[in-house]
Amino acid sequence: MRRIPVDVPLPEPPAALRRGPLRAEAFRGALHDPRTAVVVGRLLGTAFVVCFLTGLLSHLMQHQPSWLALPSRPAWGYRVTQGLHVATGIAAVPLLLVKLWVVYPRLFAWPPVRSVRHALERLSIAVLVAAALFELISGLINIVQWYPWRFPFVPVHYWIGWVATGALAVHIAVQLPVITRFWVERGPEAPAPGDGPRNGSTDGPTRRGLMAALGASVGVVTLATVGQTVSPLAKASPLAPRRPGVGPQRLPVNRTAAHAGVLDVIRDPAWRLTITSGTTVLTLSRDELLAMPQHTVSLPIACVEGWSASATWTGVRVRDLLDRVGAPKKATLRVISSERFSPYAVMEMRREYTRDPLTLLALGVNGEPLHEDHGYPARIIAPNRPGVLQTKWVAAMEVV
Ligand SMILES: Nc1nc2c(c(=O)[nH]1)N[C@H]1C(S)=C(S)[C@@H](COP(=O)(O)O)O[C@H]1N2
Ligand SMILES: [Mo]
Repeated sequence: MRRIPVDVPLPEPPAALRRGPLRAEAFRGALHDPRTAVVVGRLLGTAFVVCFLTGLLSHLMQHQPSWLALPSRPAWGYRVTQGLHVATGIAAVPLLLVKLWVVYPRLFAWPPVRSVRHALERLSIAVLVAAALFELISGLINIVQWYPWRFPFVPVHYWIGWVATGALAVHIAVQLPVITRFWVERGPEAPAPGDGPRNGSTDGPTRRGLMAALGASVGVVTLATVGQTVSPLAKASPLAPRRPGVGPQRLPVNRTAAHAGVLDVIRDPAWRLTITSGTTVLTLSRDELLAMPQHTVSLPIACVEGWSASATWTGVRVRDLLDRVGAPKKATLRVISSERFSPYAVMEMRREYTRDPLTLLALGVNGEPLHEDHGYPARIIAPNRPGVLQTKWVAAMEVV
């Protein structure tokens, strides 16, 4: 196989094209320099990596592969990791905007491509910028629950996350010499040897001023939204789409019972929960469930969209229900909601969750019978689980 000659220089385009932003010295601001790009880039890179890893974890928890056993503890685990996912994604918005501002003059580098290698490098940057912008924008739009697109959010956000991460890895590898050279920030009075001549311009902000403004914007966007999961900050978070404590029984609601089309079923006095294990079938009314041993646990609902709220749930342990139908201890449980045609209508739960004493079929919350919008007559609440798997309006449970 012949090697592709990536380093062969390409001919330079005619100098007559070198106008406007393509002129030499078109950008004179001192902050379009590699050191600023590195200083901002390492913050952005850190936010991005935390966001990617917490997002990957969230994906694995929602689509648990058969080879992976997930722990049901710590009970607040998903609340913290998903809170971090959304908070780092939001913090990455000002970081990315500033990073793009710092490096955008390189869009007009001359000559546009020097070699095949150079062209590939520029292409990888284009992929990185496009994928990063897509992830941040689609994530933000999703947390305000606006779906203007025609693609399914979850798989697309997930796969473009991998594209962005791959492009980031290539970018870091290519830029490694620059990154290591400028990693340590020195004061403006002590330029590093080999820093290269500054272009002499003093217009525009200083790097310290830029970093202070950037720090302030990250602080403001974080404070304005993190109250959706850090309850004491809720009042300071005007932009949080959901807030703990706001909603029926002091809990936010994503989909109401009316919206889910379940009102007739859940208000029917003939409502029964059906539990099936092999040929054993048990049906229980809400009163029969209330007559079983009741347990009270304090657990958060932690939504994938970043809001979370703690509540005190009362109900029957799932493992007590499974024992009543003689289910094997290792069994996986399928939980079916009265809601139909919804991605949340059917949920599966493995033994780590079903055997956990904190996992309840909840009948009440915060000292009251469950509100219809919180899943009346009965809903699942389990520790360390994404909100989407806390199935409301449970109609049936099947041992699989
Ligand atoms: N059947 C059903 N269960 C559901 C949902 C739903 O739409 N339908 N929404 C899920 C999501 S995304 C979350 S975050 C929690 C929210 O529970 P809450 O409305 O009681 O706060 O319920 C989950 N259970
Ligand atoms: Mo959710």
